[in-house]
Amino acid sequence: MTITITAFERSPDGGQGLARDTRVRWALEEVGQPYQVRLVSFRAMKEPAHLALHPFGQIPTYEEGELALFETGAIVLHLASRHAGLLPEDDNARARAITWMFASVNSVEPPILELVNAKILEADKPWAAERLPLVAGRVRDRLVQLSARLRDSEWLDGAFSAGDLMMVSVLLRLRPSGILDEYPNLAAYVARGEARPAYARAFAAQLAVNAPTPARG
Ligand SMILES: N[C@@H](CCC(=O)N[C@@H](CS)C(=O)NCC(=O)O)C(=O)O
Repeated sequence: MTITITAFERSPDGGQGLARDTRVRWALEEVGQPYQVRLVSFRAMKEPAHLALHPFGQIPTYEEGELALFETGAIVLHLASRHAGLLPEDDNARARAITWMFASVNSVEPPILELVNAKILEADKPWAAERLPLVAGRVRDRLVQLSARLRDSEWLDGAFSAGDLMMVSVLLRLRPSGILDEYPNLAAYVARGEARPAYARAFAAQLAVNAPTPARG
């Protein structure tokens, strides 16, 4: 059955791979499922046809026959549950990998998003300079804990899993801030994720859509 995802017609990051379709593309590549992409504009995302797929008017969405999903965690879990390669066979190990998926979106991504918002959307507010260190501090608090748990392991819990795919994707959003590099084991962990051939294919596919076009002249 054909799988179709949605992605930005033009990603605000200009092809750095930070838009969330990249993690879905990565999961699809890891499990070897071909997919199509429907590009949507910011305006189209808020129109009824897209809202029927995504109640919050965002990307990515996932369609497979009669099934329509939104939320990257749910989409990646769906793929990992249906296809081999992203979740361990052992029940307990599988439950732990899913726990890391939840941890990525519930415990690690929120402070990172706060930081991104503070830097971009709130930069012109009179209180922005005062708030930024607080928000950055919350990110560092989480990274200290994650770094302590990871130590010098290759992945979070045994073999690479959907938990790592989600966590690496979330941590990647920190790269522009420079904060990730303060935690060498986390920076190396993210680099290991990026080095996976499936990630490289996913990144290249989104870049093909979003790469800045060279100026003419
Ligand atoms: N929790 C959602 C977040 C989705 C999300 O924030 N998507 C962004 C792109 S990365 C978006 O569509 N932003 C445009 C908007 O919210 O209008 C998920 O993980 O899928």
